[in-house]
Order: sequence, then C-alpha cells, then structure tokens
Amino acid sequence: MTPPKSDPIHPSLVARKIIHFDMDCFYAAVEVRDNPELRGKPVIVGGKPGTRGVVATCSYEARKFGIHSAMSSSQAYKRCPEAIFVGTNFEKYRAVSSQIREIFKRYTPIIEPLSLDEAYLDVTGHELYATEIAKRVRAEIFKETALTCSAGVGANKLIAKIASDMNKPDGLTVVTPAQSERFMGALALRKIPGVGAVTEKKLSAWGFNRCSDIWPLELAELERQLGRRMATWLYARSRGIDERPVKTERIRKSLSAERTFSEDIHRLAPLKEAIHVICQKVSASLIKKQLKGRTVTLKVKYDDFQQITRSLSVGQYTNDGVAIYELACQLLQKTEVGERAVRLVGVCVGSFESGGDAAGETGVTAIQQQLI
Ligand code: DCP
Ligand code: MG
Repeated sequence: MTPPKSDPIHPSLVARKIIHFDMDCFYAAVEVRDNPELRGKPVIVGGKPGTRGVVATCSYEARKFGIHSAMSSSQAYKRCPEAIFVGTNFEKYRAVSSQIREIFKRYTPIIEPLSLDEAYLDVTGHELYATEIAKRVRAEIFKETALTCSAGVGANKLIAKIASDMNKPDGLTVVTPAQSERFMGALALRKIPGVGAVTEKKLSAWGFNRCSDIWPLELAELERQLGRRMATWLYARSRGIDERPVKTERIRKSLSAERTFSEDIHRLAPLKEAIHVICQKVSASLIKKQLKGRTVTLKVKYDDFQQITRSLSVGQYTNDGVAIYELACQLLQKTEVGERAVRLVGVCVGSFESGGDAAGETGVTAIQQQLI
C-alpha cells in the first residue's frame, strides 16, 4: 500500500538559514584603510562642499555630528567644518567587493548581492552552523581586506537583515528560529525595511510602535488603515514571515519599480505624482548600482487589467530621476490615462551603458558593472 500523500509543506515552515552581511561605513572604511592619517577622524566620502555634491557615506566619527548618506555636502560641512572630504573611488570599492564575494563563495553558491557592500547568503544544509559560517566569513574578510562588517543570522532574509544592523559596527547578531517571535515582537515597526517615515507616522498616530502592537489586529482592520497591499505585507513582516528566496547573482538588463494602487486612479495629476516617486526610486537604485540606461519604459495596467507598455530610447545614458520622469511623462501621452482608470503604473530603465565613461574610468567591464 502506498502511504498517503502528505500536504506540501508551507514554505514558511521550511527552516532556512540566511546570513546577511553589511560592510561597516564601506566607502569611508576603504578610504581610511588606505590612508591611515584619516583614522579616528570625521571622514566624508562624496562630493566636495560648495558643490552640488552629496555625502555617499561617512565615518562613524562624522556620524556623531548628524552627518549621513544622501545629505548635501554643504550641509555636512556646516555640521562639521573640520571633517575631511574625500572623493569616491569606485574602482577600489568594486575590487574590494569582489574580494569579499570570493570569500562568500567558499561557503555557498547561493549569494545575492544587494549592492557593493551588502549580500544575503543561504547556507541551509551546510555542515557548519550558520553562526560558525558568519564568524569565519567575518574573520576572513578582516584578515584579507582589513575591513570590518556586521552580520545577521536568521531564518529568512527579513530577520537576517534586521539582525545585521543590530550590532553595527563589527557585530554579529544571531536570531534562532525559537527566538524569532520575541525578536520581532520587541522590534520597532520602523525597523522593518520598507516601512518608511510616512507609514511610521501613520502607525504611531494610532499608537502602534512595536511589531507586537499590531499582532492583535485582524488583517481586515489593518487593510482599512493601510490599504490592502501594505496591510498584507506588514501583517506578514511584523510576524517575521518572509518567504523571498535568496536570488543568486544574475546579470541585470534593466531596473524597474511599479506601484499598484489600492483604488483605481482616474485623474492625471495623482498618477503623475506616483510616477514621479517611482522614477526617484528607480534613479536611486541605478545610482547605488552605478548604472545608467538610455531606454525608459512605462507600464500601465488599466482597471480592466489590460496592460500596455510604451518605450522610448534616447541618445544620452542617464540615471537622473528628473530626466527619467520627463521621459516617462512623454510616454504617458501615448497612453489613455486620464480617459481610462488605472490600477498600476511602472517605470523601467534599460539599455545600460556598455563601455561608456564609467566603465572606461574604472576599467571594469560592462558585464561586471551590470552584476548586482
Ligand atoms: N551609498 C551611497 N549613497 C547612499 C547610500 C549608500 O553612495 N544614499 C554607498 C556608500 C556606502 C555604501 O553605499 O558606503 C553602502 O551603504 P550602506 O547603507 O551599507 O552604508 P555604509 O556601509 O556606509 O554604513 P553602515 O556602516 O551603516 O552600513
Ligand atoms: Mg554598509
């Protein structure tokens, strides 16, 4: 007799072992390493003050003055005039990043880099404990690059990522499956990657600050407050549920973002606002990944679920949010928005630079550039 077929196991019940690594003040740490005179001083990597440049990152000494990534360099100068400003050197950061990636590969082929200084590793099934792997990787990174990183070990990407941020710099935080519930419960909702300042404000206005504060709520109640998409997502995340797999390195051909509206949009103005936000998001990701593209595609899904895309290629490669938005607005004219209700819009930038200035400057091939 054949045994009865068991139900398929729900993915969230399959214990995974995920490690998230994040280098400490990455660009600044590389600069300090290579110029010991900078050690112990407030160091700012990015544009120079008096220009329109921004802070890419800064040393922990500079952070004490309230300086942070994306702040204008002029503002940073005001906060700390004695800070030392250093320009970016991507060739070096990329080289360190691939050195680190080689160390990861000693332990698992399942690696998902998020940027030059951050990656998820799936070490499920490895003969060593995940904690032991995290310790060894951290020690090897330090020995081979003289840089420190922070790591988080958890049962999924969400927990691993939050954990890696808990003991920065040079820290290791392990959250076992048995500790996950308590860990998430005590966590500020704002610490969930994806909960921004706006959502945080809404939640705290209702008196919800920690994850466990929203556990007693029915999903429907949360939906009424936040809309279906956000509610479903937060309901799961606040409980430490995250089934996203660790996606191995692949060559990225385009970068996109989209938004589904909780209610269909009829008017042009709010739609353009949403597209503006999406373009800023795509632009920020392109900048972080050092990519520029020259094809912009606008995706529109109407209320009857009919989906269309409109594309435009230009001569100039760009990752500028305003330029992308302007192209998206041109494409908008080739759609029926304003006449038909819209349930989703998306913006995609592709046709990346394949040997233009950036690659020439750094000596990195286009393929390497496009690896995320
Ligand atoms: N970066 C950037 N612009 C931003 C954010 C980051 O250019 N707005 C760059 C500089 C950082 C690197 O990406 O060194 C990694 O980003 P992180 O957010 O991990 O920041 P750091 O590694 O600098 O600091 P931390 O120690 O907080 O991880
Ligand atoms: Mg970092």
